[in-house]
Amino acid sequence: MALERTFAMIKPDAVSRGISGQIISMIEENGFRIVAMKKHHITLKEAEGFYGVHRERPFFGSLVKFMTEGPSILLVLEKDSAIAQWRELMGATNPANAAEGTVRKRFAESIERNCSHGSDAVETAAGEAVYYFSASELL
Ligand code: FUP
Repeated sequence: MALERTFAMIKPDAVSRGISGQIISMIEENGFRIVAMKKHHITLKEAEGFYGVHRERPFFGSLVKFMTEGPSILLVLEKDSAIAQWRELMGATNPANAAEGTVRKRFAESIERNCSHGSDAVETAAGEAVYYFSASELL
């Protein structure tokens, strides 16, 4: 196993409902080191760029609107196999399919309002981290 970093978001639905602390507790209890963390209200331009791979999908407009409705908490997490480990802790994209004890099973309202994001590969993790954090913040 290799020590990895992944980019994570606690999305606006979770922040507005006041459950970001519970999600951060789950992150720490599961052995992730928080490398970087900040609260940030994502702009329309940022959301469109971040989710650019989904631009042609029917849910794109709604997703971008949701991601900009209020502040998110952005994090870079470190652990052995952090990318897969954080995706496992989040659970399936659709909370209806998420395993017991996962973030999305516990808290998510729908496939769109699903509380959290996690990078899906080493390359995307590196790119997503620098999308929101400067090198001096990634210590
Ligand atoms: P994930 O990697 O679990 O975040 O999921 P995807 O990259 O497949 O999708 C990114 C985001 O698009 C999801 F978090 C929620 C949103 N989405 C929808 O709103 N509807 C869909 O049918 C699929 C994804």
